[in-house]
Amino acid sequence: MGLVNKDISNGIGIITLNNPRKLNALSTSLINDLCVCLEEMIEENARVVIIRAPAGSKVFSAGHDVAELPTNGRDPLTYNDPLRLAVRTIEHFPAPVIAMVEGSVWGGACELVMSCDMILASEDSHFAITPAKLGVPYNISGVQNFMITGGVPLCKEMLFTAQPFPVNRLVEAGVVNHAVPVEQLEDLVMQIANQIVKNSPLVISLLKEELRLLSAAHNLSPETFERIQGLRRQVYDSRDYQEGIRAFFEKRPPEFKGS
Ligand code: YXS
Repeated sequence: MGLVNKDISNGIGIITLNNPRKLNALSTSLINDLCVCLEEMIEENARVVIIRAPAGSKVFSAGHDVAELPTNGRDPLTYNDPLRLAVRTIEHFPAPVIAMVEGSVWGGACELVMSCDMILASEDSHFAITPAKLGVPYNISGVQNFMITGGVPLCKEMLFTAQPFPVNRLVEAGVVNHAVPVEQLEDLVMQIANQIVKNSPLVISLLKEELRLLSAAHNLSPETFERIQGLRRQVYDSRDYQEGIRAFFEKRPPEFKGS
């Protein structure tokens, strides 16, 4: 596979994001390769899947590929956006998906990692949720995922500051299951994966889907949905949205005007 590597043995699948030139940015092509890998893992009866970057990575993923964010008045994070597709594919995958994190995780890659069933990270990893820095109106299900996973106080601090947070802050909040010295990370992940593989795949698949449905059981009236979408449109139609993306590629701090 082009931008991801795939390996499976003894029911344990390992998917390695492998586009270091683009810092594993979640481009359409990388996400497509990831989703194809996950589909193949179902066919090959993987009992657990580990998503990782190559050992020693300084950046796990730089998040959404900014070059693919539309600047022509289109919603940048619609239902069919590659990031949304990847999140749903992981959430619906019929077995546990473990994010094994080394390095820094940026923007939408934080949501991708948080959509996994467990996060095990090296103790020097960092997580930055950056829509406010780029001027991007994050979408409803993404904000809901952050809220459910991290809790509102931590999410507000991460979303409003758009700064990298050390992994221990996410361990304290219960977002990250374990943070260990990097040399212990792979052994711990494999230990947990081997524990999972010994148990009933049918029961685990049922439990995963039960937990997904129960945690996402939030009523959103059509009027509330439309109000949020209207607010989001005001942002992605704004000059600030264009400025955020332009500033990123010009490698300068954005000058947001609030319009
Ligand atoms: O200048 P060249 O051509 O070498 O390209 C640079 C960067 O522009 C490029 N690059 C990216 N290209 C597209 N999308 C990205 N997300 C992205 N990130 C980086 O990669 C080349 C090397 O980057 P450089 O020189 O900055 O590397 P570095 O080692 O000094 O810094 C690594 C990072 C990850 C700290 C830095 O690249 C960075 O801060 N990247 C942006 C991280 C970020 O804010 N990601 C959010 C993307 S938007 C998103 O996920 C959602 C839509 S939202 O914003 O809503 O969360």
